Amino acid sequence: MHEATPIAFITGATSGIGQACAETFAAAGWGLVLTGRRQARLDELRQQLGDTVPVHMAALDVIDREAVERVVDSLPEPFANVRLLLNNAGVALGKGPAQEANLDDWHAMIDTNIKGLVTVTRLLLPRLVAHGEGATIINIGSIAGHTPYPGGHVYGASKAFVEQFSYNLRCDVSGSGVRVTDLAPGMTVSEFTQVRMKGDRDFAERYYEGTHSLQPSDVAAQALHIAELPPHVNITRLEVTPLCQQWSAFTILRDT
Ligand code: NDP
Ligand code: 8X3
Repeated sequence: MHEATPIAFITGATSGIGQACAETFAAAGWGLVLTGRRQARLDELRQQLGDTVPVHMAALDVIDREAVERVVDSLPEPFANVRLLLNNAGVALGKGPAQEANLDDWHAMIDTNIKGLVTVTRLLLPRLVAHGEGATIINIGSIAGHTPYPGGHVYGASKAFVEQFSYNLRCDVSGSGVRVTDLAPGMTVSEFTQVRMKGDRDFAERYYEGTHSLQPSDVAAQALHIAELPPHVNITRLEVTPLCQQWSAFTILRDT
């Protein structure tokens, strides 16, 4: 018999999609383990959520393997019985051409989007497998994992990793009851672009100007849908974009 209040463990809950997921899952009656590096943001979120559902906060950098181990090993009841892992923490850094990119930015994206994600996953997997039926891992990928664009380089590649890792993970947990989904959003208004452009708020505002982009809550609604599907249903990949975002044709370079 499973717990009355399902527990979701969310990385990067201090902003954007992760924060919207915290709000959406709380409204649906889920208990929450909320993590992110910014303690002040976690404190604000705790105030905002009040005591309607059980909430456990932990300031956590997913790059720090020992810190992830400490947080996972010290989860108090009822938070130890994790039903959903939402691997959301992620960054894009820089949008210039690869040949001008900062190598530290590339390493930081790999450390966060790939190594951080696999660390949290590996350390929580035994709990998800122990939970069994209904347990879910949602990895936040991106349309950038499928569709290359100038300046996407390591960010897009890291999200391609997220997609393929999700599929391979699903093979390994087969028979355990654990479901795995690559939830791949397109353009979503958050702090994402400001972080990518190293705090350039004007660039970020111009980027979203005149668009009807996804809101973080649009993505959170998809995450809740995935998590609350009947336990025999696994969405392998769900790509969601705003209507205003389209593919474009191949660029052809001509001699003249
Ligand atoms: P935000 O910048 O608003 O949020 C990113 C979150 O990740 C923050 O909560 C941040 O918290 C957390 N984070 C970053 N680095 C770390 C780290 N090392 N350890 C722990 N937490 C970390 O962006 P979004 O909400 O848009 O991004 C969320 C996810 O969605 C990312 O994986 C992103 O790649 C993906 N995505 C975003 C899209 C978009 O257009 N916005 C589209 C497709 C995918 P803190 O700084 O407090 O640690
Ligand atoms: C973020 C979407 O298109 O800005 O993952 O790279 S995009």
